[in-house]
Amino acid sequence: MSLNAKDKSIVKAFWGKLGGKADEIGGDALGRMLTVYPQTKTYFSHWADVSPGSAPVKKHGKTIMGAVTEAVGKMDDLTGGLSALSELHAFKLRVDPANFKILAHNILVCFAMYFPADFTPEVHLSMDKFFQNLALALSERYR
Ligand code: HNI
Repeated sequence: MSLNAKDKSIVKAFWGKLGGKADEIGGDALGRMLTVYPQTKTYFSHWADVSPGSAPVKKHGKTIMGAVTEAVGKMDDLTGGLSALSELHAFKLRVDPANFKILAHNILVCFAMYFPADFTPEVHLSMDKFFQNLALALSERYR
């Protein structure tokens, strides 16, 4: 299910509304993922603290949202744009790609919490499609 022109403009417009909240949302979403899907903690066992709100969770949430923001700018070629990151997750970090969808789900939950009025069903749909395509692009080098 590829992104059409309408999806792309909806995603860009919603992203513009995140403003300074993006980093905080990233940290909240990551903390939620680690709590609600505890199997995801195995990848972060080298961190001092994987609990919600801890320093490494906040810091990495910011890193992830930075990468997603870049991906929003590369929506016309997510596969090419995320190729290096896919390679890293596949061969160095060895993250099961099923987890990309789990994180995306948690980011969507946080969008709904932070922006209840803006996160309409229409925005939800386009944003979900965007994250599905992002997860697919991140899974590209697993072969
Ligand atoms: Ni992910 C590191 C982006 C999903 C486990 N991850 C990164 C980095 C970026 C990044 C950027 C830093 C790379 C570098 O150092 O060069 N990760 C993303 C994005 C998504 C994602 C955009 C999906 C939206 N990563 C996931 C998921 C897991 C994951 C779902 C595991 C459940 N990532 C990691 C781990 C690291 C990592 C582990 C290394 C972290 C560290 O601090 O050692």
